[in-house]
This record gives sequence, structure tokens and C-alpha cells, in this order.
Amino acid sequence: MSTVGKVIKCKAAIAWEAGNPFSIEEVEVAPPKEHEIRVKIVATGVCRSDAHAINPNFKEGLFPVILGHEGAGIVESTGPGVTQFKPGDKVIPLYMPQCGQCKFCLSPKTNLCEKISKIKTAISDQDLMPNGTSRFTCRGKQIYHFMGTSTFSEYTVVSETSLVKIDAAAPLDKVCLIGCGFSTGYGAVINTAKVEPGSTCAVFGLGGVGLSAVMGCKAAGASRIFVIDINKDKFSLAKELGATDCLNPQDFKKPIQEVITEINDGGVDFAIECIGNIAIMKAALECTTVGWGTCTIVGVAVGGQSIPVSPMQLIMGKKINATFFGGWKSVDSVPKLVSDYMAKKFNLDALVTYTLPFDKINDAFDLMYEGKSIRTILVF
Ligand code: CND
Ligand code: ZN
Ligand code: ZN
Repeated sequence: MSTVGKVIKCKAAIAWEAGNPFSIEEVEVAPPKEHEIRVKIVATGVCRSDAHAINPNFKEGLFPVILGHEGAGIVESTGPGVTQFKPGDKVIPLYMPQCGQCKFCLSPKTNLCEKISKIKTAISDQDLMPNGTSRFTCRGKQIYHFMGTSTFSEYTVVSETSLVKIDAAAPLDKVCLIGCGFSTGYGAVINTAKVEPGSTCAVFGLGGVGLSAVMGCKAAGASRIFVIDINKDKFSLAKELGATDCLNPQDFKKPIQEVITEINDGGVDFAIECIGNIAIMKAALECTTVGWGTCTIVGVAVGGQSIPVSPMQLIMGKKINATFFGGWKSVDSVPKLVSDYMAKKFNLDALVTYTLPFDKINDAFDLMYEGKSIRTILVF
């Protein structure tokens, strides 16, 4: 029986409040309105940014909410005015939209788009559909969307600027990682840091984002890739992906930036921070060489914190920059990244530690908190 135009009842993980486990509930998903698409999510990754959203220290989240921003699925139905998508299309929801018309989309200088949801300080302040309403209800309550994607639901509704069609042959339980973790880390290196052949790099943090940054450094032709993590279990995979020197800061009496500058002739050319810790952001800048060292911030720090950087570091020629979704203009780039994966230009499979049924979402978060997974993929 067709579901087009009807409310769909399905399974979703609701975060009713910060600090508590998700509860698997039956939700009602309304049909898509104008310029919206309803997508059947097939697979979704779990990223640290989802954990930040339910971390009481961040104090930014709206509740109750359906999180998830690293998914892939199939179009179920389209709302009025949608021309680029049809039922059955394989798609990736985009937390960084690309409307193609705003001042940011028209500039080659940024991958931001003003249609992005939830950049409170910069552009927008809602976790709802563009018309200010939600398509989700549960137990009679309106449920907030998240980053314009909400992939922790069997069905979700997204704006047409927050979705892109991909190769029909793509395995959704792998390419979902192109929706965030892989693209963010790899793009931070390729697009934002612009790592050069023969250069030396230091990647701080070896989660899905950091290991993707390691892959980026390798692909860019870096000659030496330091990786830094307090969890030594991450080192063997990092080496497989291209790391040359694995450092655990807890093994040294000196600060890690001093260790790196001593080993590597005054510091590395590029440092990439993939943790979200302001002290490590400072260390990352300080471990780069004077003259031209570049530090790229990828990690998201607890709200309200600042990086304690000495201006003298910058006066000495070091640069600091940061990236959102790895600098990729999403609609243009995501289908190409999927094609590159299909052509075996990079290895997403290495990032998938576990594939679990969606109902095990709380286990997936525990595996991340305990440092036992790179990525867990949840499948419906
Ligand atoms: P995940 O938690 O999987 O990995 C973090 C890694 O850092 C783990 O291996 C930890 O052991 C390690 N670590 C933690 N603390 C320290 C420390 N003090 N010293 C050394 N190593 C440490 O996270 P992820 O890979 O999913 O995400 C990484 C960050 O990137 C996180 O802050 C997330 O919110 C952010 C991010 C940013 C963007 C963007 O567009 N800029 C997109 N997605 C995620
Ligand atoms: Zn993410
Ligand atoms: Zn735009």
C-alpha cells in the first residue's frame, strides 16, 4: 500500500533530554511539504557531534529531538515543487546544504550555505523545517529536527537543499560516512589545510574524523604523518592508513608540542585537531613550524570556550584556520566522493568497526564513549 501523502508511523530514537540514553519510540512522520523530501533511512553512522548534542555541558540543544547527521537512504516521496528527486533515488542528507543561490553558495571562498540549520551565532536559530514547523511527533509532542537531517529515524523529512542524489550502486551502509566523518576529516586536509606533497603533518585524535584526516594526508603525499591519541588501541589502524609516528602524550613528561618540535626539526608543516579540546588546539598550533606552520581546527569544543593562543605564534608566521564539513560544497562534492569510493580511491570500510541493528543505538554510543569503535553503523 502506498505511503505517499500519508503520515508514516515508524521507529526513531528520541533524545527526550540531555544526559539520558535514547529511547526507541514509534513516531509519526508527516508527508513532505513544498520543496521537501521524505527519505527512508537505510543506514546511519554515529558521530561525536551527536554525542555533543546530548551532552549537558553544551547546553545548546533543543529537546525532544531526533539526532543523526551521517545517514544514507532512499527517497520515499517528494513534496510539491521538487524536481531534482524521485521515489527510489539513493540519497545522502546534507547537514551543510548548498542552495546554490545565497551569497555563500555563489562564492568559491566558502562551503557554507545560509540555509544551514542551527548555526545560532551566525545564520539561523532553529532545529525545524525551513517553514518553522516539525514533521515529527511522538506521544502527542512535537519533536525537533537536528542539523536538517535527523537520520536516527527510519523515515525523515529534509529540505531539497539538504539532500543529494548518489550512485544507485553505492552501498549505503558505507557511504553514509561521506555524510559527515569521512568528508570532514579528509576535506580538512585537502580543502582547508591544503597539505602539500612531501610535507610533514600531525593529526590529533584518531576517531572517524581524525583517521579520515590521516587518509587525506597520505593522499596528499605527506612524507611524515604524526598521530597523537591517548588511546593507543587506535594506533594500528592509523599506521595501516598512513601514519608514520604514533605518539601517546601520556608517555612523555614534556608537553606533546615540545616532543613533536624536537623530533621534527622545529615543528610540522600542518597540524589538524580532530578532538574538540581547546588545550589540544593550542598544542596543535604550537607543534607547527615557525615561518609557515598551519593549524586546522576540526573538533567542536564545548560551547563558550576560547583557544588560548599567543599572538606571537601568529606573528612568527603560523596560521590557524578551521573547517565545517571539510570545506566541501556539499551538493557538488558528495556524489563525486561517493564515485571516488566506488572507484576505490579511498577506504571507508576501515572506519566501520561495528554494524548493528538500529535498536542498539545506545550500545553504539557506549562503544564510542569507551573508545572501542571508530564508527558504528546502525542499520534499519
Ligand atoms: P571520536 O570521539 O570518535 O574521536 C576522538 C579521538 O580523540 C578519540 O580517539 C580519543 O581517544 C581522542 N582524544 C580524546 N581526548 C584526547 C586528548 N586529550 N589527547 C589526545 N587524544 C584525545 O570523535 P570523532 O572523530 O567523531 O569527531 C572528532 C571531533 O570532530 C569532535 O569534536 C566532533 O564533534 C568534531 C566534528 C567536526 C565537524 C566539522 O564539520 N568541523 C564535523 N563532524 C565532527
Ligand atoms: Zn559529524
Ligand atoms: Zn546557499
